[in-house]
Amino acid sequence: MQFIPTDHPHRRFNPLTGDWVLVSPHRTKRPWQGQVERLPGDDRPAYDPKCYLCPGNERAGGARNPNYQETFVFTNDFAALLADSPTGPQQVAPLMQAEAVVGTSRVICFSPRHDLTLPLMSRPDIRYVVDVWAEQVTELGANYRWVQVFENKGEAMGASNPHPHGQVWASSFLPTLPAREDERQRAYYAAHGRPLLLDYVEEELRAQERLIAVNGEWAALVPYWATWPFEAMLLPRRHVPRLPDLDEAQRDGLADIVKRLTMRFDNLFETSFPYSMGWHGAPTGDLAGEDTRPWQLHAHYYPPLLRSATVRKFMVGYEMLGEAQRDITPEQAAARLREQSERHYREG
Ligand code: H2U
Ligand code: ZN
Repeated sequence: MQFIPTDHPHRRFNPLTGDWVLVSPHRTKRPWQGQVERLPGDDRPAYDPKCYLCPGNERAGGARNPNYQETFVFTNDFAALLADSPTGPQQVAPLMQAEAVVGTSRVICFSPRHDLTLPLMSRPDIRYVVDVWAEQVTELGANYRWVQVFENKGEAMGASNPHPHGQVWASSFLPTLPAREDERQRAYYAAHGRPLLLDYVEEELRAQERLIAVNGEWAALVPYWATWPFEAMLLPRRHVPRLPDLDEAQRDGLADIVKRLTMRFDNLFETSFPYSMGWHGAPTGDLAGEDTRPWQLHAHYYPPLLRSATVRKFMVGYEMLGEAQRDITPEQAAARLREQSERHYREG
């Protein structure tokens, strides 16, 4: 019997993390006729007097937001990391280690409009968000080893407020997942003399089958090793280690690809598509000494939905104890996203 990746169980390797994912495509042999359940409309006012993030409103901590016009950044009133806490190693027992950390956490309101999300914002307004992401990495990266820019979107992902917003957490330490990517990209560079993700995006542009959308500077694709059903990555087509290193063309291109990817996500199940997304780039804090050549900037999108606006995938059972598993192949997921229109379903 010959191995056919669209029919037969197999595992795929994630070169960025060293993890494997089990792919079980035979389980999708039944034709895709999953109903597209519609949720009740997501109609929100442009301004909500009770929203903590709307311009001019008072936040939970008591501070008042300015009447901001584009994007607005403030220090999280309930920050997970604190700038002025004690440092130093802590050894409780040989098998119980701790280390003190410092950092800060900020909230980025993407737009003064309570009713918008990134796919519904204009490219110039998304470009403001891109510039703020980059500024935050420059500013916080001067002092902190890692600056994690991310967005948690939708109730399904635990977002506490529908007002379009993201977060930035900066820390004195390199967190677990970026540390693994750092190690693996450096090892690849040492062996091949090229950034891993630059080789990867070139391979994907040749293969085409996992591409979702492409422009002159960026590719949006379902990675070969995706674990979430509609997981995606944004990859620059030229080498660029960090968000602040993006030039004008790459920033405009990023605003375009963000809009097109998130619009396709929304159209897939005709719902405001929930996800957690975030940026990974070369570590910061030691800007002068860091060898950034192995690092290629990229964004990960992890959406939880599987079959409709209300049917999500759970990473449970075998996945908590063995390894991640998926049924629909990354190629099938990419094809479904490629089929979607770039006109938002809410805009008719
Ligand atoms: P999430 O929706 O991803 O939870 O992000 C909202 C963040 O906003 C959350 O971390 C903060 C919460 O602590 N926040 C404030 O800092 N002030 C407020 O008045 C409300 C929410
Ligand atoms: Zn609001």
